[in-house]
Amino acid sequence: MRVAALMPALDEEASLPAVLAGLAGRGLERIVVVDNGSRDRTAEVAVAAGAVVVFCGRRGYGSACLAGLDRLADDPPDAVVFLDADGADDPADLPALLAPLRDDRAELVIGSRVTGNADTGALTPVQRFGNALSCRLIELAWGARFTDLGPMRAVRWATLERLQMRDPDFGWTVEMQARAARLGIPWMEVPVRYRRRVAGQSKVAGTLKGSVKAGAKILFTIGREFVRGRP
Ligand SMILES: Nc1nc2c(ncn2[C@@H]2O[C@H](COP(=O)(O)OP(=O)(O)O)[C@@H](O)[C@H]2O)c(=O)[nH]1
Ligand SMILES: [Mg+2]
Repeated sequence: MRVAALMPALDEEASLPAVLAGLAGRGLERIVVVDNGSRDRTAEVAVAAGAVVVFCGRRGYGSACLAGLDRLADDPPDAVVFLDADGADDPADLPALLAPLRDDRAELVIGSRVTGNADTGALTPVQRFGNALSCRLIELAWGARFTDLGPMRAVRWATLERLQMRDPDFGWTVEMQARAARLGIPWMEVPVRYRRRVAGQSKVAGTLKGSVKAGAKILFTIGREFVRGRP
């Protein structure tokens, strides 16, 4: 199975080297880092570590993911692993994340920080609450019982084509899960570690503005999928 890693990175020069070192030697075919507006040396640091850097004009987490997928489409891998560039996700979880894809038990594998091992303070109370609420709504709508909307996940390329991902920002992770649930795509969760970011600043959960915007967008995205899924 040819696996590519895709990491959105915004001002992550301080965290990236450790993350890229952690990904080395794990059999990844390509590591794509997507930068859409870093003011630091994120791109240089990524290139120096052997990653492919993709630039994207549009801001936002989902836009970065879409730009990365667009680049991968030139020579599609069999599967893509998404993870954050801040060192919060642990590359050591990669084999466990990929195992269900390798032996055909799932097409989408979500790394759960809730059933896994999150360092104290790595997930804020607001994040835990938002996650639990979102997962409950997905369960009520489609019967799929996720425990987390974590960033680390593995998905087959063919499945990504079915998912038709579009969200340009914070709705990315929930769009993938709500749509998978709605389309009946076989998914699994595996427990993963989650640490505090290695360095640099949080752009989402660590700030009030980011949390409010992300929370609103996540709820809106679930609602939109629900309306779309009706006959
Ligand atoms: N390319 C890109 N990356 C982003 C953007 N926003 C966040 N990220 C990256 O997405 C990941 C998660 O963001 P982070 O700030 O750690 O959010 P938190 O974990 O919720 O505090 C990190 O790797 C960020 O560098 C963005 O607009 N563009
Ligand atoms: Mg983070």
